[in-house]
Formats: sequence, C-alpha cells, structure tokens
Amino acid sequence: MKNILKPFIITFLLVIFFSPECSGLNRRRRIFNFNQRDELSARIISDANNDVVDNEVGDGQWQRVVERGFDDPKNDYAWSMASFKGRLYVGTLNSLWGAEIWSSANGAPGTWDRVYKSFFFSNSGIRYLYADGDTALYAGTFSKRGAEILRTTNGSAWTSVTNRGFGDRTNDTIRCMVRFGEYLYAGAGHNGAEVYRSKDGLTWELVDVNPKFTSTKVLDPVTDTLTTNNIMIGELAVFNNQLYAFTWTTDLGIMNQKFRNTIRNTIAPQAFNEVSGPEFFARTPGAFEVWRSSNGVEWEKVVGQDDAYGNGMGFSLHDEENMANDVVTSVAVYKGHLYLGPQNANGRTALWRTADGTQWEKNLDFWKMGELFNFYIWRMIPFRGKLYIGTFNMLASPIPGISGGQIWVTESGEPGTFYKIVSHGFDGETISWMSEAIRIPKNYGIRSFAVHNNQLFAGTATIFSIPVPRFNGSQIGITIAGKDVGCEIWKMIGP
Ligand SMILES: [Ca+2]
Repeated sequence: MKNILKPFIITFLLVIFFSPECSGLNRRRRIFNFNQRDELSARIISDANNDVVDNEVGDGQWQRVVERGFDDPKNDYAWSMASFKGRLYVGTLNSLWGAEIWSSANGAPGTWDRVYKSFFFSNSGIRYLYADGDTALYAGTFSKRGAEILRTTNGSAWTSVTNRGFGDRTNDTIRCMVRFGEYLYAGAGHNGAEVYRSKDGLTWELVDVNPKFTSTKVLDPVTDTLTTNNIMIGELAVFNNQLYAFTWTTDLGIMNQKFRNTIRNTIAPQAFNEVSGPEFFARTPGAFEVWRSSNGVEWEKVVGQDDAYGNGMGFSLHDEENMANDVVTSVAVYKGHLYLGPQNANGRTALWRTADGTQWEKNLDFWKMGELFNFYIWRMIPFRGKLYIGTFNMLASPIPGISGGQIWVTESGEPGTFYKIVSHGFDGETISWMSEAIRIPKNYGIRSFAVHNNQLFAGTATIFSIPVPRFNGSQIGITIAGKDVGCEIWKMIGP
C-alpha cells in the first residue's frame, strides 16, 4: 500500500508547491479526489504526424501550428496572445531563461519569429498581451524583480514604460489590462490589490481608489485574526459602461477542514502521516470579490459585500459544503452578460454570469457534470457568435492520457447548452514526471486564446521547466521537468 502510494504522494507534494499560475506568493495547494475518475470516453483522432485532431463532437478540427515551445522547451506556457496590426503575438512563460514574445502574420507552422527576449532573470513571463486598437500593443510581465509594462507600436521594438513593479518591487504581476474611457487600466498587486492607469500608455499612475481594494478584511476563525483579503487584481472587464475588477486572494490552503479530514482519514492516512508532519495544509479564509466603477476612482463591491469571507460566490474556505474560489482566472463579455471563471482548487469549478453586475447565476457546473478536474476556467473568448472556454485540467496519474486541458463551447450561454469540443490537451499526450511510473498530461491547460484573421487560436500550458528529483528504482537524481516539451499553439480549422 505504502509503496504504491509513494510516487503519487511525492508528485502531489511537488505539484502543490509549483502552482500552474505561478503567482509567486500564492502557492496553490491542490488535492485530487482519488475515488472518482475523469471520463475516458473522449475521442481523440490524430493523423500520422499527430498534428491534427478531430474535436469530440466531430464537427471541426484543430491543427497544431507551434510545438515544443517554439522549438525551445523552456517556453512552458503560451501565457498570453493577441492580434495586433495584422499579426498574431504570443507571450511565453520561460522561468529558466526569460520571457519571449513570438509573432506570425498568419499563424501557420514555420512562420513564427521571436520579437522579444527578456534578459535572464529579468522577466520570467509575459502574462498579458493587450492590443489598444492599432495604437500600441502592451505586454504585462511577471517578474520577481517587479513586473513591468512593455509597449510597442510596430511589434518589434519594445519599450518598458513603467518602473519595476510601478516602483514597488513586490508587485510581481500585471495580469490584465483594458481601455475604459480615456484611460488604459492595468491590474497589479502581490500583497495588496491595486490598479494603475495611463492616458497615453507611456506614463502610469497608481489610482487612488475609494474605498481601497485592500479594505476588505476577512476573519480566520481558526486563528481569530483579520487579514487583507484582496492581494491582486487578476482580471479587468468593461461591461455596460462600467469597469469591473476581479480580485485574487491568498490561497495557501485549498481545502476546508472537513475535506481535509476526509482525505486524511479515508484515503491515505498512513502516507499522509509519513510526509506531512503535524499540520500539512495551511488555511486561508477568503474568496474572490468583484468590484465595479463608473470613473475608475470610486468603486463599489458587487460580489462580497457584507460577507465575512469575501464571498467568491459563496465558495469561501469556511463554507462547509464547498471549497474556496480563491481567484478569478478569466472573464468575458458575451451576448449581454458578463462571465467569470474562477479557480477552484477542489475541482468544483463553475462558470458564473450576470446581466446587471449584481445578480449572478451559475450556468455551468463542471463538478455536477462529472468533470472533476477542471481546476480553473483559465481563458474565455467569444468567436463567431459562440463563447469558447478553456480549462486547466490535471490529474497526475499512472494511467496515460487521463486528463489535460479542455475547451467547451456554448452558442447562447444558457445553462445546459455547453458542450466539450476538446479534451486531454488536444492530443492526449502525456509525459513522465520524476519517475517513469508517473504520467501527467503534456498540455495541462488552455491558457490563451486569440482571434486573428477571423480564425481562433489557442495556446497551451505545460509543466514548469524546473529542476526536480528523478526517481529511478532506488536511485534519486535531478532532472528538468518537462525538458522535452513546451507550449503549443493550435488553430481551429473548418468543419
Ligand atoms: Ca518545458
């Protein structure tokens, strides 16, 4: 029993320490439900080169146009994507050697050029790309030295237009940007949520918001202390002439006491005791909030008002029945509604929408549909009248092909209308991780979307290229995780 579980437990420990969203402070800890399995019914059909796959409903195909991280497996994530002045741009996460931006006129294989390369240890990744019309293309970076905004007007010459972290080097991420009125807004944070704005894209200022996003204090009943709930603005959207900000909260703990006890007592008490010590899982009380503003300065909280735990649609850590929705990972405006997709570390991820900003409806519940491992709704994009939804889906498993990023579609957004067109990370490929016995999906998430030349492109996320132990029988060495794989770009081709 112990020997069978050991690789899995070790995998689990490493996975939780290296969050796929890499927010730095926020190590996301996750647990998987061992009792239930992902469906294995997905149909994956590949051609001989494994470069084209039919989607599951048989009415379309996807073609891989970039593989192995633009032939550099250290490009682990296609972290961001945007169309600008007739070219498609992809920003990567490259933790080891620095962020890159690649560009192509039509996205076809072999047409991609690198247009930006970060200095080693400068920017680890390009976490957001935003085209402000044809005026300029902006890149929001992730850097432990302090994030910055890069700007280009021609796609090749990039200029930094901010100080590191806007002068506060703990600001390690700029994950969202949007034009609202005469200003461009950028969300930032690390220890406290902030927005910055600029009229000309060159000079940025901290917005003196009222009330402060950090004014929400949540009570941790275990320690009986108040903590700042909103540590970052993770998403921004303009909806019905208002600017919406979606917060991230600390998420050191992913499971409530009840779930933790269930895991410990019923699944692997022996194994967990062996590796965990007295208190393995940290706690966090809060869940995400949604704020909105008519002028960017005066704000009102529309999700989380008067809620002791921030809310997150009621999925706070201390909600006995549910798990924390700690952060909002994606948003979209589609057919008269504002949509948000969260991370739910217990796999109880659901899509929510609102017509007025205050009344929210859960219109897609992955957990109830038996999709237990869509931990994030990672990206959304409207395209040709439909809404496309990409997920992070990862279950480390000895069974190959069991999971990987998915894409779901709706033609109306109404509950019950969603169907899956991609699963298992497009091609079902898995990689070994630390041991031949452990397989993880190669494309574990759909991290970026863009519409370019009236075609839909999707970028994938693969495991971080970081040094990890390598177990070979009784021998232990060191290897680079995913050293042979990198992010991929897929293009949807006609039915
Ligand atoms: Ca890699």
